[in-house]
Amino acid sequence: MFEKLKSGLKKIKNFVARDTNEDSGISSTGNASNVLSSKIGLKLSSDIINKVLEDVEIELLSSDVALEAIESFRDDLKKEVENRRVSLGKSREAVIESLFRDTLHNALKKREIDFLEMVKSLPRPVSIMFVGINGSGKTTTIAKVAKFLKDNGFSSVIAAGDTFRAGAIEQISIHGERIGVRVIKHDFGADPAAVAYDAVEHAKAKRRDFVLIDTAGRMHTNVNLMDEMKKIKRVVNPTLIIWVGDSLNGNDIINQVRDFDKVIGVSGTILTKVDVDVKGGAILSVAYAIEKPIYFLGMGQEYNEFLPFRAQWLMNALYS
Ligand SMILES: Nc1nc2c(ncn2[C@@H]2O[C@H](COP(=O)(O)OP(=O)(O)OP(=O)(O)O)[C@@H](O)[C@H]2O)c(=O)[nH]1
Ligand SMILES: [Mg+2]
Repeated sequence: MFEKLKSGLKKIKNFVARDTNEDSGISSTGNASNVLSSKIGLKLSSDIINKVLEDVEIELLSSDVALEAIESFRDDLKKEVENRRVSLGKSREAVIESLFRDTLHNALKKREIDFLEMVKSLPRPVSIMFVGINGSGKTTTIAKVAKFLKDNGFSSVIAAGDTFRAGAIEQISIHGERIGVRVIKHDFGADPAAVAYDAVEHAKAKRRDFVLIDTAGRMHTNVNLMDEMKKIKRVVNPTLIIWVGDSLNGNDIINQVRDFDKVIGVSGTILTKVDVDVKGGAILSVAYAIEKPIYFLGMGQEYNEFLPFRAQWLMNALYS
């Protein structure tokens, strides 16, 4: 996981060593003044930061981090440099590396939210609509969320709202059976808004805590399916609309979230297939460029391969 991004981030110290040496004309073995400045701490020169940043940017781009996300990282980094006091006795490599690390961590923390805490106080039933392009992992994610909620003492009902793709109703029904959650379904080709409506009515009658609404995968260019999605929203007025995205889609993922957000309004995101994401760019792109919480990460095909998004977890994964 994230091998490409990890190896890019590991190079920061080397970049600092190289760029600072080029800057001062000092060989990599150093001389007395270089050693001294390392020992007593150094003023962070913006020239050095900019040089290192240029090298890091190339690494980030090749890991599929969106340019826009990189620009926003650069702005954060500049602010962090201004606020930073350099501690004595640290090498400039260590100082600059920790500057990059802290900047990243602070940005990621903004995307964290305690999902259970957030939904606990919402009026029942809490209805959640899951949207995204074809194959992004919506249906699997719904099963994972239902299991997660069940494990935490909440009841759910699932709406088989993908009446468009052959086999979709059966797929979600099998998940429902496996996790012991009722699935409300109509026939193939039925109006998904009616399915969602019935599921909400069922939840009200049976006092279920959550209604999880599956929807057909769609591209933003598919006008009919986008209209259908708007209709589901109009009919059930869901508490949350969660956009589910496949990390393997790389930096294009931010355009996808924006397209859906424009049409329907997205409350937050879930990224799937993080377990098989070699690059790591999608998750950083979404964290940086989309100012919405990342609720969970899909970490595999099993129901419990699912994590609430935590900045510290991602930092550990990137710097392990
Ligand atoms: N490795 C891995 N595979 C996943 C993950 N989430 C989903 N998948 C797989 O991705 C494929 C597509 O998942 P679905 O849940 O059917 O995706 P969908 O968005 O509902 O697809 P459509 O309904 O066709 O739009 C399946 O083979 C899932 O097992 C994940 O977190 N990790
Ligand atoms: Mg599906």
